Amino acid sequence: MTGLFITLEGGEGTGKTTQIKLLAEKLQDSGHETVITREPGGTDEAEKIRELLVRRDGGDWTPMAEILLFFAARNMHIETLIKPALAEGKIVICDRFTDSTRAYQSYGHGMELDIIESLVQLSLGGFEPDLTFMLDLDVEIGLERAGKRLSDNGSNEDRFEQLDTGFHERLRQGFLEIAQRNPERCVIVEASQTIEEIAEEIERAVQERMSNV
Ligand code: Z5A
Repeated sequence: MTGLFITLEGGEGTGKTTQIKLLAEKLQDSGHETVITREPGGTDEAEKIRELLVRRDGGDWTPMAEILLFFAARNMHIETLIKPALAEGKIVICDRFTDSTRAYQSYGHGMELDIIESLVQLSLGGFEPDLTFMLDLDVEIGLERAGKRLSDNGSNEDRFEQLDTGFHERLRQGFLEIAQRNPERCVIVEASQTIEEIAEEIERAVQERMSNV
C-alpha cells in the first residue's frame, strides 16, 4: 500500500473533527488526494452499525457484543474503503479507530486489553494506522465543548457523553498510555491550545512523516 493512514484520537470534545477538516484542506491545497472518514462508520454498512452503538436508543449491549459490533464495522470499513484508498496512494484521515476501542472498551469499561488485541489480529489482520494524533485535554473542558456541539446539532449520539467523569478520566489516561507504548506511531498533542496552533503542530508532524517515507 502506498498511501498514508492517519487517525485522530482523544476523549470527548478534544477537537478531532475540527482538526481533520483543517488537515485535509491543507493536504489538498498541496496536491494530495485525501479521504476523510470516521469510526464507528465510514461506509454504508458500518454507518448502520454506528446507529446501534452511539445513539442513546441504539441498544443495551453486553460488553462483548458491543466490542464485536465495533470490529464488525471496522472490518467493513478497512476492507471496502480504507485499504482501497491507500492502494490508490491517497491519504486517509480517520476520526477515531482501534485506539478508541482500547481506551473506551478497555480502560473505560474494563474489557481485557488482550481480548481487543486478539480481535485486532483476527478481524483486521493486525492492521494499524501509520500515524496517530492523540489530542489530550482536561476532561471537564472537553465535555463542555462536546455538550455544546451536541446541543447545536440537536444530535442524540450521546450514549458515551452520559458516562461519569471517572470514566472520562480513565479514557484520558488510557489514550496517554497507548501513545507512550507506541511512540513510533503516536504523537500526543496538547488540545488546550488554539485551533490554529494545534493545526500547525499536526501539519508539521504529517509533513515530517511524509518526508521520511
Ligand atoms: N467509540 C467507542 O466507544 N469505541 C470505538 O472503538 C470507537 C468509538 C471508534 C463516537 O463518537 C463515540 O463512539 C465516541 C466513542 C465511541 N464517544 N462519544 N461520544 P464520535 O467520534 O462521533 O464523537 P466524539 O468523538 O464524541 O466527538 P466529540 O468528541 O464531541 O468531538 P471532537 O471531534 O473531538 O471535537 P470537535 O467536534 O472538533 O469540537 C467540539 C467543539 O469544540 C466544537 O464546538 C469546536 O468548535 C470546539 N473546539 C475544537 N477545537 C477547539 C479549540 N482548540 N479550542 C476551543 N474550542 C475548540
